[in-house]
Amino acid sequence: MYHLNSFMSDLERKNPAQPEFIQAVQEVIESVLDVVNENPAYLGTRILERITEPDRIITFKVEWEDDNGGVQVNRGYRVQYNNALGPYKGGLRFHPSVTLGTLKFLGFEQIFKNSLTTLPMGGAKGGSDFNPKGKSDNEIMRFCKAFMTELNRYIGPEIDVPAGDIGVGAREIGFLYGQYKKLRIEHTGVLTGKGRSWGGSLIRPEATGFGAIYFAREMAAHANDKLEGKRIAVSGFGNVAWGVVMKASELGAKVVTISGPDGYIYDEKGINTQKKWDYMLKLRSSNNDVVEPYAKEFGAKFYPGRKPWEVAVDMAFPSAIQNELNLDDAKKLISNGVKYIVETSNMGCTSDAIEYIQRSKVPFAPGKAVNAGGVAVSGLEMSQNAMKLSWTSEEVDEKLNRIMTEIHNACVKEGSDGSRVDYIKGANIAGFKKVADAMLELGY
Ligand code: 2IT
Repeated sequence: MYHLNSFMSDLERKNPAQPEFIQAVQEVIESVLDVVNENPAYLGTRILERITEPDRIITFKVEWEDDNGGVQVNRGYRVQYNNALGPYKGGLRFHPSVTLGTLKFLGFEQIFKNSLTTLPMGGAKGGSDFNPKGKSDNEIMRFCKAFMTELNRYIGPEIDVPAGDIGVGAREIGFLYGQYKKLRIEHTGVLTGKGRSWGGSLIRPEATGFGAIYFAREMAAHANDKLEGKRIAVSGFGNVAWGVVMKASELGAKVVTISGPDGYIYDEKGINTQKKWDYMLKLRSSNNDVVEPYAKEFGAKFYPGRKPWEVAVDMAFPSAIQNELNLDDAKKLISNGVKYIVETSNMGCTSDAIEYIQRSKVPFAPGKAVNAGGVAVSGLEMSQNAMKLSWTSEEVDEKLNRIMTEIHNACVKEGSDGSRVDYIKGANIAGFKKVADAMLELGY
């Protein structure tokens, strides 16, 4: 028998000073504990110890030259967590907050997320403490090339397929792929999120946000409600937030906020025109990490140093970074009548916020289900690369829509008690069972 407290205290002893990793594991273990304890095949094979230990962790030094001719040193990582279902797969994050503990939490989450997509992908994550803020294009390029000079030894289209995450978009994937191609002399599907003319998939940039909205549409439908007409708060202003605002508008909902490290924008009229969406991309590509200029450009309000969760809305989509929505934020949203909280960032809510939301009975869906559309379309990019052909936007979007609906149904199947759906439990159990069963079939 596994006991939550003793398992978690062993894990903490083995992984000191990695609070995000402990938080991510605890959430999964709480969900799957009964399933594991009731299954002798899981119990007899130490499945929880095996699934929480990464297959391997690679760390490397990244040396690069800044525009003043100075030498800069960063740390690079790749956590190859679990490849029971397919090649290691997961994004690269370039952000000053990145530590090994961050990437272990993200890699662990990725295992179950990728399992939920129904596509053959294992779980991994990587990145660096490199801070893109304020860097020139040339500095970004030199950093990416130095990073790939090390990373290329450990990846390959059948081994490990990285992609983007915070701080790694189309431009960075281009520089990384360019260096891989120089070093290995092969044009292959080793990264996803590639440019359209050199192997990328249509809809990959939009996929995470589109998928989150498809998932929210299913949540609303399951509650005999509809997405249409809903007022939505979104945090962040990157790739994910961009996809969310576009698909929300298309399906008749209205997004009224976006945010950055500098504060949030409240746009009463809705962030619902091509000009506004293009402007979000422009803000992102400036490398300054601020949203304030949007207010002037479109006559919206800017609230410096604050988060969008104080605005009265029907749906909230945290779409920036882990633990961005805390207990106080959850209380504000709920007292203002929020009807759904759709976690779109990875582990976007703190544990006490989630506990409060669950007790309040406001439907809450976890990031690993909601944001799985991103990696799902990465999986579709891998298929297209392997077949050496490319699907139309409609074909990819249709597959994404179907996958998100299936993920929602899997959450309901494993998480419903007949009256209420516990999406956390549903997502964790559905994701876990497939990986655990594959691990048993593969032996150790
Ligand atoms: O968190 C994520 O799922 C991603 N950053 C995307 C990973 C991928 O391989 O497309």
